Parts: sequence; structure tokens; C-alpha cells
Amino acid sequence: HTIEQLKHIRHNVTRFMMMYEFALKELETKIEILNDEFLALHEYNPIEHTKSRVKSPESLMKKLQRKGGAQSLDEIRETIRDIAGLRITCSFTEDIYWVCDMLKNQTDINVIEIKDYIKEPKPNGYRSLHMIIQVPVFMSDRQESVYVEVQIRTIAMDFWASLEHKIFYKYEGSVPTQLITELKDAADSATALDRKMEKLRHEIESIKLAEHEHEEYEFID
Ligand code: 0O2
Repeated sequence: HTIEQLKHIRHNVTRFMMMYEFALKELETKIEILNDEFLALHEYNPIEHTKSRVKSPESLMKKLQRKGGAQSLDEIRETIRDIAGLRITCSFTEDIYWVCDMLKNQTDINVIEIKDYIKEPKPNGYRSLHMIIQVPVFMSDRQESVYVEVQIRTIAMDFWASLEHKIFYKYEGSVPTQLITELKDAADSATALDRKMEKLRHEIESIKLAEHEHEEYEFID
């Protein structure tokens, strides 16, 4: 390649990666609006926190190799749909489906795929709701539909997944059987905790409702 050609490639790659940063910025604002609105109306935060990342070039190259490579940036874009990732952590499992529905309802968002690893956890115990969506990004000379992978989980699911991820990498994929069993056991405990917390939440809500009805009754008297 000549210097000019290399400059051109670099320019295109920079623009390509920037597109994912923009898509994440847009999506994060959308999530913030939903959360703030919900907080104002219900005095409650369905989202604990969010974390976004653009895949590192090393990790992108590895995944591309696994998928058989690509000839152009357009091909990379279609093959690797998690270059931009947003992880949303909620307190309760119910909130996960609320966030998912809210994203589905946004008319400028295209939902491409949903994988529900909560209803059907992975054999190792991994739970999370994954969505592949397309977000429109408006730039000076064009509009792009950008793929983003959204992972929505509870705090317990996130705690488990981050530990499992570390262990998986430490053992480079070949985790000892004993650890696999213990991890599965921990995943079951995380599921039980999520159920327990949701049950408590419902109990607290019904107490609040009863108090509210009682106050109204006194007011009418
Ligand atoms: P990283 O480093 O988190 O980005 P794909 O490989 O994406 O084409 P797949 O495997 O069907 O197809 O995608 P899936 O199941 O939606 O999972 C993609 C991402 O979910 C992973 O990204 C992880 O972030 C997370 N994930 C999936 N399974 C597990 C699991 O068993 N344990 C943990 N800790 N995370 C999981 P990457 O690219 O693998 O890694």
C-alpha cells in the first residue's frame, strides 16, 4: 500500500469505530431518560447502573478469526454485532423485562434478536437477557444503523458473570470440573436470591398499598 492508501484505510477505520461510540452515547441517553422519568413518577430506580464498551481491536480480531474473517468493514459490521456493548444492571428480574419492553417500544430502535438466558440459562448457569438492536446515528454526511448488543441483568447475575468470566480467562477455557460444579451451584444461589428479593419487593409493595388505602379511608371519614 502507498502512504495515501494507508491514510485512507486509517481514516475509514477511525470513522467506523467512532460510529459505535456515537451509538452507545445515544443509547445511554435513552436509558437515562427512561430511568429519570420512572424515578420521577414512581420514586424508584429500575436501573442500578449501566456500563458501555467498544470491543478492543485485539478482541475484535480474535472473534473475526473465529468467524472465518471478513473482506471489508461492511462485512465486519454484519459479522460482529457486539462491537458496541451496553450492560444494564437492574435490582430485580422484573425490571429487566421492563427495560427490554421500553427499548422495543422506541420507534427508532430496530430489535434484531433477543436471547433470553434467564428463561433458559446456559448449561454453566449464565443468566442475562441479550438484545441485538440497531440504533440510528446521524452524522454530517450520512445516517447509519448501528448494531449494539445490550445485556440486561440483575446485580446477582452480574456478580456471578464477572467472577465466571475471570475464572474462565484464568484457566483459558479449561476450567477444572470441581470449579464448574461450584460455579453452577453459585448460579443456583444467585437465582434463589433474585427470587427471594422479588418476593420481598412484592410484600413491601402490598404493605405500602394497604397503608395508602388506609390513609384514603381516614381522609374520607
Ligand atoms: P466479552 O469479552 O464479554 O465481549 P457471539 O459469539 O456473540 O456471536 P453468542 O456466543 O451466541 O454469539 O453470543 P451470546 O450468547 O449472546 O454471548 C455474547 C456475550 O455474552 C459474551 O461476549 C459475554 O459478554 C456474555 N456471555 C455469554 N455467555 C457467557 C458466559 O457463559 N459467561 C459469562 N461470564 N459471559 C457470557 P464475548 O464476546 O464472549 O465476551
